[in-house]
Amino acid sequence: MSEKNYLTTDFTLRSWFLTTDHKRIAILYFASLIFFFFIGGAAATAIRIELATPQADLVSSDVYNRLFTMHGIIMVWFFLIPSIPNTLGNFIVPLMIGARDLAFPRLNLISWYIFMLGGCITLFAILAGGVDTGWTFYTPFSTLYSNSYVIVAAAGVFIAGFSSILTGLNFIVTIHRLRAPGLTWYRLPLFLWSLYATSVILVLATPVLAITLLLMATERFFGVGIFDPRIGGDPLLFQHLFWFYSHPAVYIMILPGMGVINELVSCFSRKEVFGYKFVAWCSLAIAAVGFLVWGHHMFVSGQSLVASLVFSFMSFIVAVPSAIKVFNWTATLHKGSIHFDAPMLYALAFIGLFTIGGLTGLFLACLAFDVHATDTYFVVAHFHYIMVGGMVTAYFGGLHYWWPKITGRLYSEYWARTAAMLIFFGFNLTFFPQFILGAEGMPRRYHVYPPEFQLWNVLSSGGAAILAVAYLMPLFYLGYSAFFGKRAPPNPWNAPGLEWQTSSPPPEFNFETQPVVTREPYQYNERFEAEPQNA
Ligand code: HEM
Ligand SMILES: [Cu+2]
Repeated sequence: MSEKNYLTTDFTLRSWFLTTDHKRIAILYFASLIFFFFIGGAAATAIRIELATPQADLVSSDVYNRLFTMHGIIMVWFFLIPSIPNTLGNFIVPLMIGARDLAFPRLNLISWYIFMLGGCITLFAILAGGVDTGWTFYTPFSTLYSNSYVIVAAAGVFIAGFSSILTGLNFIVTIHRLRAPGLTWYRLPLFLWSLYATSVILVLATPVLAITLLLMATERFFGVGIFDPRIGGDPLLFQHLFWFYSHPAVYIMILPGMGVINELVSCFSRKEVFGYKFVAWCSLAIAAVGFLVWGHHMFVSGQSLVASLVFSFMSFIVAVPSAIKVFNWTATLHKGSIHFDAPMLYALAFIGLFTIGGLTGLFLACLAFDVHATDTYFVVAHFHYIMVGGMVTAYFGGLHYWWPKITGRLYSEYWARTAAMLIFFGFNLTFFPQFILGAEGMPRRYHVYPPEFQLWNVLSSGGAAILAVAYLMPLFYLGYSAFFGKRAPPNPWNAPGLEWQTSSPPPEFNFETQPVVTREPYQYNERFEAEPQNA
């Protein structure tokens, strides 16, 4: 094990808060995201407690509106979007391509400060009184009627957007320019293809959100008619602009997860990813077609039937590359030598949960079904199966997979597997009943409901309690392992990626000597065990 690593080069606060080391910045993001995840989680807990009974017992309707808005805003912009890219991506991308750092290390640090500034402003809006528009900020409510802290919260989101754009830019340039000798595009691990596709969306879509929020602020402050029909605006314009960003943004919230799953499925079945090139190009196809389906959020908005038909059709098309990935992961598992280590449990959970989320997306893409299901709990269940069952699961899987690399320590496999299984169970108990509630017609965003919906709501709240405990568990056993865990070898999983060829944790500049790549990725069949490990 090397004497000095990136964690032990310097212990001062200054060395952390002014670092340009991508690995340390990843840790800064990691700590911040844990914080935001638990704030968003606290709101979710309050929501589920309220919904355990049909009447209003915990909060008023007004507070309830603020709770689900805060939950959505924090989880989407301050947890999910930065989750895998800014923590795991930041840490692993340079290691995976054999580089010393990202292309723009200082920009990377600035991105974190911008993100934190946006986060603090949004937190301030929440503490000062909250926002009641829902995470979607729909006009005319947000511009005309709401007297909550709409603009302050939107300003926080607006600012955090620049962090997204800069991170995307950094990844794109890094992947283009800093690959190790021999690391051709088709030798890139699929995690990098998916982050590349994500970065393209980050750079192209986020400015649209920024413009939308600016227009909203302009109308609210200056009464310029942009969205308000009484002064010459068009309320649907807001929805078009918002979803033109937010549908691509949902792919920002799943593509990195898919990328992690490639690494895990391949490693723990000891096989090459089936159909590498298909999977690689599917990421880019999803990124491209994802820009053409936003209207499926507006089927009941009064947009023309022709528009709805086209958006419906395109939504079916965008599901094809996602489905190809699911087939290819399954084919990778086929006849593999499957190891049920904790990261693999998360990967298997991801495949199942993402499939349910994606398939119900297809239900909703059907006009005839969606007019009934829109704004019901069916939609809530759909996107949680993808965003939580998919992305959060992949995040946990990736975190466990790369934890020995990040910290140089091994965690308790027993606790890790227990948590993974508990998360899977708690998740399904929380969200599956919501499909049933939605199909039975329970609308979303209300704090009271008719008594006939109570049974499924109680199950859902019970599941949420289990899920809350399960999500807290890693905090303890991972936290413990970071200080007291067994030392990790450089390559605990016997994986062929470049990130495993340097010590754990890596030295400040990642590699003692510039690595050279001479083979395709995922060559698990070769006997790495026989190769000397440069410890
Ligand atoms: C497989 C492709 C997918 C299809 C065909 C699809 C389809 C849909 C449709 C039609 C709706 C609108 C439902 C309604 O409001 O009535 C919807 C809502 C939603 N979907 Fe998906 N979806 C897909 C994938 C995803 C992914 C990958 C994510 C996230 C990572 C996601 C997140 C969401 C969210 C957040 C909403 C609701 C937004 C809101 O109203 O608050 N979807 N989806
Ligand atoms: Cu969408």
